[in-house]
Amino acid sequence: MSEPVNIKLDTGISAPPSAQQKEGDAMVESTYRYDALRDADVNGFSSSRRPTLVTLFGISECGKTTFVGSLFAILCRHPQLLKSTFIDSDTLTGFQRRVHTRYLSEKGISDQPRTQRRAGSILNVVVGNERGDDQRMVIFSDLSGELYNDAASKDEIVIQQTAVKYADKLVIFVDAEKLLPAKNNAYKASLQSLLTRFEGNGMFASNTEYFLVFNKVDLIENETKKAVEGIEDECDIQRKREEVANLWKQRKQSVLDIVSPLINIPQDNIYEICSKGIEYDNEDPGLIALFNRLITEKMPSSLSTEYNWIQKLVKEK
Ligand SMILES: Nc1nc2c(ncn2[C@@H]2O[C@H](COP(=O)(O)OP(=O)(O)OP(=O)(O)O)[C@@H](O)[C@H]2O)c(=O)[nH]1
Ligand SMILES: [Mg+2]
Repeated sequence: MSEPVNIKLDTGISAPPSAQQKEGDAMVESTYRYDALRDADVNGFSSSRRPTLVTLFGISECGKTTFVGSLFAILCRHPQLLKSTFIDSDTLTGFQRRVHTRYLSEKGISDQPRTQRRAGSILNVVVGNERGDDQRMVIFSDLSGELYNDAASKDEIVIQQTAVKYADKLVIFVDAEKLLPAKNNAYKASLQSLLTRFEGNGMFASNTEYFLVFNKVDLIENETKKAVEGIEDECDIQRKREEVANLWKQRKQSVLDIVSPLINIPQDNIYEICSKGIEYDNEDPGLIALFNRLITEKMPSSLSTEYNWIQKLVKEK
């Protein structure tokens, strides 16, 4: 018999703006019902089992929002790939907005707007196994990358990021687009400052499971195609392909050299993905494998008595 999951949410902030709201009143961002929530609102979720907190970590434009939008899209339209059933969410609008903007950006109609610093970042889903049993809640933190950019140089921003400290699974995004150019030192330096500052402030907890994700690897394939354009000889094509592949290997290694001294990431937790790779029946295998790891594996066990923002939500039940 599956455990019941009961979501109750009454945070006030997700209510529609009041009719009496005077013109000129400061509009609170994310006021749509079911929009993404803020860290503090997570205490409004109620579940019979401690939810899993998955935190997406990375500087602007690395693809965090696209990633979580794609996860939701797959859960709704091809859930067999995740051996899961979508049961419910308190943040449907937050997800739909991400799926929609991803779609527009794919069609070239508009670029995915950057997640605003003050916008809600918390999304949740309740999923069950293929029969809908064994239900559990997964909470995602999709913070604005600008906050992470700021955090690279400011301790006070770092220590506010409770979703990093209490993450069950922390997914560190590396942007292949920024690594590809020969001049990528500034990008690597910002990644290093960011990680060093979080580590220095004790924000990388030892019971968190860490993932390192090289996103936008479709661009490496594009790079290869460009490199072999106009070359006829098969051997020359092969040589060029190997050249691009070796260069990419070196670039990845240079990131691992930055990350490894700061965080222990098992080899199995390093992924190369295309966050946009959700074409039906042609989904990116790396992306699907990672989604499976994030929503199905190693669900938290019983609660510790220690208080923190994510555990409080269950205590209040
Ligand atoms: N080619 C390619 N582009 C991608 C991929 N994932 C995301 N993008 C693009 O990268 C840009 C930034 O993506 P977002 O998902 O908004 O990135 P983000 O990390 O949420 O950015 P912030 O909200 O600023 O932190 C958008 O134009 C996306 O379409 C990918 O796998 N491949
Ligand atoms: Mg975003």
